[in-house]
Amino acid sequence: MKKRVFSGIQPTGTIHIGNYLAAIRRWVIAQAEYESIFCIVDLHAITVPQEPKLLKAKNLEMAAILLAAGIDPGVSVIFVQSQIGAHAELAWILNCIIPMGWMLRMTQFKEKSQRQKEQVTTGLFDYPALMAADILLYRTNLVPVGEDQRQHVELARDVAERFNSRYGPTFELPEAVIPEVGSRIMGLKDPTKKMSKTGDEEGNVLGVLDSPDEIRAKIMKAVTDPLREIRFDPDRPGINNLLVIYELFSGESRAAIEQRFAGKGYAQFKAELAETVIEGLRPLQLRFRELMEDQRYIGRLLEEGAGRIRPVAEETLSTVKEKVGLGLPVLKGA
Ligand code: AQP
Repeated sequence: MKKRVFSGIQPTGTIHIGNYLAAIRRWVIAQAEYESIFCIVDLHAITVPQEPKLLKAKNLEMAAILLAAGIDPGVSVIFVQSQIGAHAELAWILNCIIPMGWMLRMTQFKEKSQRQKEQVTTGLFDYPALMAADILLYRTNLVPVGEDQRQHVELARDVAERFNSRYGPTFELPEAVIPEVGSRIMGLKDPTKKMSKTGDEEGNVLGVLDSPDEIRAKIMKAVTDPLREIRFDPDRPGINNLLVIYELFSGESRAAIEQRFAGKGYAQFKAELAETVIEGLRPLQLRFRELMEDQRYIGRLLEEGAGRIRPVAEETLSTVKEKVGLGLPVLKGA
């Protein structure tokens, strides 16, 4: 039996190269080896305010980006989370076995709630429970994500263990798969913080759909340091981040990259990096534009994806409900 991969992405903000390098591009590779399910998590997106029409449009755009990047709907399943009601239902049941203490430890909530202050919703706090439901519904083995999601996948695993020990074997225990390089692409303007889809200042985020001119301008203005030496060094977050991006787009070894740019200036390195990123994203951007010409086709693929995978989700949910004792007992009488 092939192992099963599940991962999700929020249809919000600017889909950036961090999302692409740590998640989407690795999903494309994973689908050759594993049974793969990829989900556009719009229920997660509404944990912060969203403009309704824009959210629907973003679901479509996100699907087109995944397809353009190489997710093959003939091999993998791709669907929108809100198309399958079992996600929200299982999340509620899991809420009732997750200790508050586990949720209070989640660092992403702490960070996001500090930023959003009075806008913080119960949904944002509960985000990890919904993510656990997403993963556990499909008896997932592997969850390819960036570093920022490691703690959430670990929570999903803890929830599965707790449920299994209380109600008997039910869920697979999922494992996060995090790349050694590029698991945390940093902002271009503030390389001490991860590049994020939402709430980032202009120029900090390199979008996968950015035009060549935008890519050049953003990279040329990226923060570096006064040292002028082009070398991988985690203690120099600006240049290190740009070098990691170069490494991932070029496929060259670190030694070859350092040799290539030895004695050269930041401006030359940045110019070459920009062209490498532009070339790396070109096929995706071309295919994206073609796909967006036929939005009905994308809609059909998402419906088909949801239709293929819904029975798996419903079967898991019904097993869980049975174990927890929800619904009616076996009834006597005519
Ligand atoms: N900077 C990053 N570097 C590497 N991987 C990243 N991921 C996110 N940011 C980076 C990974 O991308 C996948 C989808 O994550 P998401 O939909 O939660 O995207 P986001 O960029 O984190 O968007 P947010 O939550 O809208 O941004 P903020 O944090 O500003 O609120 C995941 O696998 C994630 O690990």
